[in-house]
Order: sequence, then C-alpha cells, then structure tokens
Amino acid sequence: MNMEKKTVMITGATSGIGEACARKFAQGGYNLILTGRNSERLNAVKAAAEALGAEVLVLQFDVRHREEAESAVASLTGKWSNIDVLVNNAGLALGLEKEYEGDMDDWETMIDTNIKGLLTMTRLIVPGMVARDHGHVINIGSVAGDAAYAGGNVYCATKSAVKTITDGLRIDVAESNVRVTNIKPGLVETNFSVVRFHGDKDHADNVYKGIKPLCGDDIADVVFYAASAPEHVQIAEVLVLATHQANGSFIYRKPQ
Ligand code: NDP
Ligand code: 8X3
Repeated sequence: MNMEKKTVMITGATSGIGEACARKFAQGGYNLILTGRNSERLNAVKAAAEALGAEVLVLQFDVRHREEAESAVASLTGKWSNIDVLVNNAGLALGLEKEYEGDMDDWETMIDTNIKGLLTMTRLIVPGMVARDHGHVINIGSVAGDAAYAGGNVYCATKSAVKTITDGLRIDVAESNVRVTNIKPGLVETNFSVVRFHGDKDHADNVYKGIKPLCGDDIADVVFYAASAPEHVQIAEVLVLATHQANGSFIYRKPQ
C-alpha cells in the first residue's frame, strides 16, 4: 500500500529541540520542511534527515521578518503546501538580569521571536489546516511560562504569552479537526543557555551542574507522541521536567 507521507514544518530546526524533532519525525516517516536562519546548519540537518529516509525542504528565513516568512510560505507548492504538523519551536532567552536592569534590545528580540514570530507562522500556516479540516500546531512553550523565576521576567512573559496564544488558538479552531498543543519543557541542555549568556559557555555549563537535564531528544519524543495520537485525541498541554526539577524555580542539585 502506498500511503502518502505526512509533512511537518519545524521552525528553528538548526539546533537543540528543533534539530531533535527533525530526526524524530524523519524516523517516524514524515517529510520535513525545516526552517531556520543558518543555511549551513539547515543543510546539515537536512542531510541527516534524508539519511533517515525523509524528503526534506529547507526554507531559510528569520521568523522575526514577516515578509521573509510570508514569501517562504508562499513558495510552497504541491505536497509541500499541505502541512500536517507545525512545530513552532524557534525561540530564545537573552540575559538573566533584574527587570529594572535588563537590556531593552534583548527584550525586543525575545518578544519579536518567541511571540510575534510564533504568531506569524501560525497566521500563515493554520488557514490551510482549517480549510483541509486537518492539522496540528505544536508550540514549544516552557515551564518558564507557568510562573516567573528570578531574572526570567521578560523571557517568562513570552512563554506565558505562548500559553495564552496556544489556548486561544485551541478555542478558535475547535469547530475543526485541527489540534493545538503546548509542550512546556524545563531544563533542556541545548544551545539555549549559551545563547542566553551571549556565548559565555562556562556560564551556560553552570546551569546544568549537579542535575541531569533533559536533552532535545526527550522533548522530541513528547512532541512526536502528541502528533501521533489518534485524531480525536488532543494533547492540550504537557509539562516535561528533569526528575530533580520541581518547577521553574526549584531544582535539586547534587553537591559537587
Ligand atoms: P537552541 O538555541 O539550541 O535552538 C533554538 C533554535 O531557534 C535555533 O535553531 C535558532 O536558530 C532558532 N531561532 C532563534 N531565533 C530565531 C529566529 N529569529 N528565526 C528563526 N530561528 C530562530 O535552543 P532550544 O532548542 O533549547 O530552544 C528551542 C525552543 O525551546 C525555544 O523556543 C526555547 O525557548 C524552548 N525551550 C527551551 C528550553 C531549554 O531549557 N533549552 C526549555 C523550555 C523551552 P539560530 O541558531 O539561527 O539562532
Ligand atoms: C527554558 C527553561 O527554566 O531556563 O524555557 O526557563 S528555563
């Protein structure tokens, strides 16, 4: 039997959770649309996914640039325009300063990427899902969206917005078979902390001292599980924490 493969679009597929999702969905028999800013990294992830049997299309753009996103999505034709799953993953934290000392450019970058970029992709992709009466939007939120932690202020607010935007979309598509999921990871060891601390690798490594953090594959497994549930089952929200993390603020670290 020649079953048509499903297609997943993953934003921020060049690293960490997005890259792990690319591998997982390739292994799971999907074709992939990988989006990101770094074409060299996109092509490396593409080659790895093709080696796992997926057909892969790469779209290079920055989710903060609405026109780039619009023309990338408009370039999709044929089977590539029928997206079954959108994983809104592109995102970042910058800084851990007190709110009254924070860098306003960092705030703008986080808000433009984590909130406005996610909304742009949702606005561009979901109409097709509604028209086909089929699809799944999986947003990568965070435990940070549940409550603020020290220095988290604006980043936590963006992930809180992801929760509300996800819940709002779920209401707006409830008449259709489109499903909407918010996956909320805790500590995941990726490039996330290196980016947060503006390239300071030692500082980033300290975040994961004394605890075994999650890895990108742990989150990709949960994303794929949600996407694989029967169509009448909507995994609305999942909080995924390392075993020694209790919430955004409380982490038990083994003495070194
Ligand atoms: P990484 O830094 O490893 O990956 C982030 C990805 O997002 C990269 O591919 C990055 O691309 C991309 N990205 C960032 N800004 C943009 C942009 N403007 N346009 C397009 N792509 C962009 O971190 P993670 O894999 O950990 O992060 C993925 C998501 O998971 C984020 O939304 C993050 O907030 C969330 N998350 C992470 C947790 C963690 O502890 N790691 C926990 C909870 C949630 P580039 O290399 O070009 O910057
Ligand atoms: C990423 C997890 O705890 O660093 O969203 O905010 S945390």
